[in-house]
Amino acid sequence: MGISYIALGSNMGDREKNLKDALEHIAALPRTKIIKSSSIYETEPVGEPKQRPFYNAVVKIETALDPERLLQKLQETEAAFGRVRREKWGPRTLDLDILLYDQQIIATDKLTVPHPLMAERTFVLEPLVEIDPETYHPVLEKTAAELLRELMDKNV
Ligand code: A4P
Ligand code: MG
Repeated sequence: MGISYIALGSNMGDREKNLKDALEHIAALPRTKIIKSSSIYETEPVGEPKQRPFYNAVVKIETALDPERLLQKLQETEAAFGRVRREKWGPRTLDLDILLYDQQIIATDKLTVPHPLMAERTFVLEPLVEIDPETYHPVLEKTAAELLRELMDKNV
């Protein structure tokens, strides 16, 4: 079994319902259970173009799916929410990113783990720290709490 952290984001439609329904989808994945989920955060959109604020959350799961299978299942879930892939970083009904998977370091065409931008994003680190401040980033060799503190210092 692997332990993984998934970031959830939505800024279209009923954002809170999208995240709650997504949690149910994740809980219903084969051989997967949710261990902890963060609060839902309303966050300012990062990057262009101008868009509505996001709702973001992070969930910790235990799963027998390997990282590639997990990604595939998460993409099916995104598709079930009718997400249309248009512009990069554009509005989305539901975005699901794998932040961490055990202490694995993965770099393939389809999958980069740890998620390459997680350390630069308050909307990822805050909910992650809420559920597991001591989670370790195997590339940056720091805990989630340390990464968040550094990011806050940088942004002051
Ligand atoms: N992929 C590679 N690694 C991963 C991974 N660890 N987890 C690949 C998930 N997917 C991964 O993703 C494109 C491809 O990335 C996938 O096919 C997969 O093989 P996508 O979600 O279809 O494309 P995207 O939306 O263009 O990129 P991405 O990376 O999901 O966007 P971001 O970087 O997540 O940015 N502001 C706030 N406040 N909150 C947000 O949630 N989100 C974005 C989206 C921008 N601004 C935001 C938020
Ligand atoms: Mg994504």
